[in-house]
Amino acid sequence: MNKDEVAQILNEIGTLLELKGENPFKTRAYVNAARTLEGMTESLEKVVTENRLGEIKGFGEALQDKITKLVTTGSLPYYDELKASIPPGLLEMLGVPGLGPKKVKALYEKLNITTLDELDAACKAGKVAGLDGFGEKTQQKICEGITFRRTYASRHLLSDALVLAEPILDSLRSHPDVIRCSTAGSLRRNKEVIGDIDFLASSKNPTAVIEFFCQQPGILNTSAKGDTKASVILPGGIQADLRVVSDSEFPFALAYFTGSKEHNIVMRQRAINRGLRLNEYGLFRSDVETRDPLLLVPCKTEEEIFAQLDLAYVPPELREDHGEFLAAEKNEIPRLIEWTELKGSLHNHSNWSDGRNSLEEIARHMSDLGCAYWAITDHSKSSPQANGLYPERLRQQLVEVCKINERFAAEANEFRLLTGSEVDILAGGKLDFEDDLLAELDVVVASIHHRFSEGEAETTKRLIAAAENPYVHMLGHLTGRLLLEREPYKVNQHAVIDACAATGTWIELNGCPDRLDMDWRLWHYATSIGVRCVINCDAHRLESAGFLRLGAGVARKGWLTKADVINTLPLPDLMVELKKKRGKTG
Ligand code: DGT
Ligand code: CA
Ligand code: CA
Ligand code: ZN
Repeated sequence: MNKDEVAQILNEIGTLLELKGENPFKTRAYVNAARTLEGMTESLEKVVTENRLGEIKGFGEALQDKITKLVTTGSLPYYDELKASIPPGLLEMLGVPGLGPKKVKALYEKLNITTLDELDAACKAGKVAGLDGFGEKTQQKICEGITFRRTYASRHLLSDALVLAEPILDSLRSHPDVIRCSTAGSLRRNKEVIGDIDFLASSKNPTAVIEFFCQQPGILNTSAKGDTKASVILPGGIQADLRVVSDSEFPFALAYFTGSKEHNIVMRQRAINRGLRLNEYGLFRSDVETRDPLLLVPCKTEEEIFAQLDLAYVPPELREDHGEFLAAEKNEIPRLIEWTELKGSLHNHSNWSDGRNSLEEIARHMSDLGCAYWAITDHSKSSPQANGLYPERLRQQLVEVCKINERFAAEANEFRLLTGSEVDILAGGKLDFEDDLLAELDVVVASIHHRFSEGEAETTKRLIAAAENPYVHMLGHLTGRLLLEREPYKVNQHAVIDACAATGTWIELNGCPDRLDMDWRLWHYATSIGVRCVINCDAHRLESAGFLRLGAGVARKGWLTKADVINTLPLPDLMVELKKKRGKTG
């Protein structure tokens, strides 16, 4: 078991102990140990083998024992027993916004509530409000929290689904009976949040393919299994469907099951207007529903189906009935950005604020990945929860970055770290640093991290004021949304986009799996008035470099091309762009 997995289990032990009402010091010890592990730069396995756990502050013998067991055997009987001793419904209740371990424990002990359903019923019967420390308002909040959980329980982040789908897709494609295979549905369309995963395969031996699918590693349960269709449940409760069709049907089925529903409706209507019928089985010369092969207009690919309906090929990401038909009729579907065209991320953190890694580690890693540059934009002083930098420390960091870059230059490596800040936008739109400091930085990202609930007018004003600052290159995660967790704060995004167009300020597409903010639905408008995009990782650790790929996937959904995205530029051109706004106004 690696260090992150161990940390997660320690965290969970802390929660379970709290639910049991254990001594708070004991509880904290686990949570603190998890934190320490998360921040550790050495390999945990190495520390364990060399018997050095005891040297770490706060790691008593009991804790050392447990960590060693987890690392060496991958399991811990203490944890398994602890987990078994608590009704599983209590852990589920912890997922309700506003319910912590103390409250869940009280609900369990005083009202004997062990499931979400019981909790819901108790709230509706008004029993919860009477408990010590709860009250009407809390009861109301819990009720809303349960509704929120239920709406989202069957929806999943795109990245979580991709991680599960990609190995299965590879595996299916390698099966000798599979001719063609693809993902379909919302996953293929790169929707930021998806319901279930859809796979489509063509084969002459569907039962063999279905059998093979149901045996894929990680499947928790097979919920349906027929001759040509199966549904399984993957980790995290994500459902995956596979349909198997004949190879001649494949392009039609692929177009149909990729959707969206809205896109399909227009496609079908276009077929009807041409005296044809389009469905999942084919395109037919008929004015009634049919699947008669004698009437089939054969198409070997999706491209040929679009061509039959007088349309240029529409990439899956654009199939939302958001203007793709007009563009495809005029052959004006743009060539969408590819993630491999990105040269680096311009919003990232290091261990100087709340990131995991040192500047040196980041530089080496990103250079090894083939990036041309990587900006370090740690938090500013008004974000103490994120260890935000004061001006003196930021200036120290500039010196460090300079030294690292000199080392790269000496090695004839063209990679460069860029200096920067993710500066907080304070109340009223004032920035957390003075202009003279911002002017010293290569890259300035301005973001809101506090006072989310000021109301639409106030928040809009704050963002516009930030865009008007000549030293701010871009606005970060525009709405603060956390997908499936926190609603966006209220802001007039069109007004902010207009201000960015007027001032030459870029807008970030934050590539974090739960942000993907600004939303794809607004990019077409933004680029139409000249706003440019930066696809950023907002990386807090090395692995987050992969968010460039996720961000680019969603950027495609926003019709973005290479030219729309600043961080496709090579370093010299980027440096020119970074100076433009300052040159004009500053
Ligand atoms: P999801 O799974 O909720 O994130 O969204 P999708 O788009 O993947 O929807 P899903 O899995 O129910 O079905 C996959 C595709 O199949 C969908 O995008 C369009 C097509 N489809 C399914 N049911 C219907 C339908 O009743 N009418 C039409 N026109 N298309 C449908
Ligand atoms: Ca789906
Ligand atoms: Ca489905
Ligand atoms: Zn950030």
